[in-house]
Amino acid sequence: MYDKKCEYKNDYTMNREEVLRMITDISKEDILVTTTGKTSRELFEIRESNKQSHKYDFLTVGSMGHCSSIAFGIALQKKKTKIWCIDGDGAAIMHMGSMAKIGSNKPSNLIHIVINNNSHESVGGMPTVGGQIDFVKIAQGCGYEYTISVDNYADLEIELNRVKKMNKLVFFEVKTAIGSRSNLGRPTKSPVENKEDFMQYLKECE
Ligand SMILES: Cc1ncc(C[n+]2csc(CCOP(=O)(O)OP(=O)(O)O)c2C)c(N)n1
Repeated sequence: MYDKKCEYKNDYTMNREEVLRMITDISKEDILVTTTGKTSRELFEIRESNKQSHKYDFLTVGSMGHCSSIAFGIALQKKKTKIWCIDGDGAAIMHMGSMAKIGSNKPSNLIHIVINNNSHESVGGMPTVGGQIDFVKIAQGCGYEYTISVDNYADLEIELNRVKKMNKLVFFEVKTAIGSRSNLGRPTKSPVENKEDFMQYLKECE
């Protein structure tokens, strides 16, 4: 069983970093809570290259599967602020129970994005079951009010702009290829600095 070869690829074409770039362009000064691994590392570098502050972002370092619960908690406290949770398929599956809790509570300011590359890309690309399950149906069953799945940039842009204006709990699957830049760095700010800047910004949000 263990000598079975894994295929480190899927049929999708979008690149996760490009997807994140589009989300940061459209989310503007909203709050982003990003999942463990390369998603958070890419977001950090996008903010650097855009010369933007990191204060909008909570980078979930370590706690795989918990970014949606963190985003949910913030959404409940800051009801006039749009909160974008950017999850991974592996992480979302690891703590899928949080979708039941979120869907039952329906915070109308939360957008739960799952970047689904069918793999644990950050740690080597080992497959998840993300390609065999229907995240949208699961989200619908949990009570999310608007659900969408996209696999190309044109639909992604249309839907990101649509959900930005929505006042509904959103579930948003984005199907992407496996892969990242070989020169991707790590955040140059510590998790504690990130948390403190973020908490400071939260004080300004209602
Ligand atoms: C509880 C726990 N288990 C394992 C890890 C190691 N780890 C960090 S990122 C990652 C893969 C995450 O996969 P996914 O959510 O699909 O995101 P991707 O890496 O594909 O962007 C793993 C296993 C961790 N941080 N925490």
